[in-house]
Amino acid sequence: NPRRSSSYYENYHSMKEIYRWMEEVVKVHSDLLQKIYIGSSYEKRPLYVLKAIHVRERDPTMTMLLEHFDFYVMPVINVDGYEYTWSHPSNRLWRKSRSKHGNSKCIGTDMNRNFDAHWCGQGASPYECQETYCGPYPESEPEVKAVARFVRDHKNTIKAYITMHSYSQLVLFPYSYTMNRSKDHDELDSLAKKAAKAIRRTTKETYRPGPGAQTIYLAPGGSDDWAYDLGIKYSFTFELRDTGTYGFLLPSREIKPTCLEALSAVKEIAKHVLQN
Ligand code: ING
Ligand code: ZN
Repeated sequence: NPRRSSSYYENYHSMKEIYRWMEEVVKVHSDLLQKIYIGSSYEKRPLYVLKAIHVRERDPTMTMLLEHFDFYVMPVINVDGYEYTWSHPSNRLWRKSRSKHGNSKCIGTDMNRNFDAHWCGQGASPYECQETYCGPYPESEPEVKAVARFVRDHKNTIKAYITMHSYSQLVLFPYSYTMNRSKDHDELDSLAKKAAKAIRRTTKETYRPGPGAQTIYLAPGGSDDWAYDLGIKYSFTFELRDTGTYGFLLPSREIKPTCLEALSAVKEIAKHVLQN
């Protein structure tokens, strides 16, 4: 299943394979792609962001969008946690980072509770052994710090921020840390609806739009709320497939359609940003 074959994108890959893929894809498309080192993980693995710049694409919408925007993509933020799910298959559903804090016997911080947005309020846990442990302080996790620093350093040029999670088929927007509406609620709500419609046109799947706290649960310290409060108005969390049949263990045959529908939603958001 070599990196050039389309079936490469219909399978899950280890961290090692993903690193090799990043290396190769920037080599093969050096005119279009750059690999940016943004820091290292707790276990000292490198953290990379890929930058896609203008170039002629086969897809005319993508060509048009790339004439106006650069796209930054970070394939994996939780590199240590992801590696751990492969090296310890009995922990296939490991969520948190792999950092140790204080003298707790428990490992890991929930990176999506570790951003500086109502950090460790209701919906996060101060206890190291919980799945939603917020860490000892905001950005305590080197991976979170690296992403936050990268976004802060580019905040004047970043027009939109999208973070991909699973599962539940949702297009979420701020806030998740409070039940209150954000000041851009109406615009974000209509844009999330447009994104969900684009998904439906693409694969006929249903994604539900809504503000995080109202739609799923109160969750402080998330990256989309943090990016929004930093001034990046178009800030979203996609909860990808499915709605519970397989849950986090999505069959690999669903990877490709999931990517296609998510891409259609990204394009819808980018088109809106261009018009506004
Ligand atoms: N879901 C997110 C979580 O961290 C979320 C939901 C979205 C929280 C936006 C906060 C902000 O719980 C998953 N699957 O991780
Ligand atoms: Zn998640």
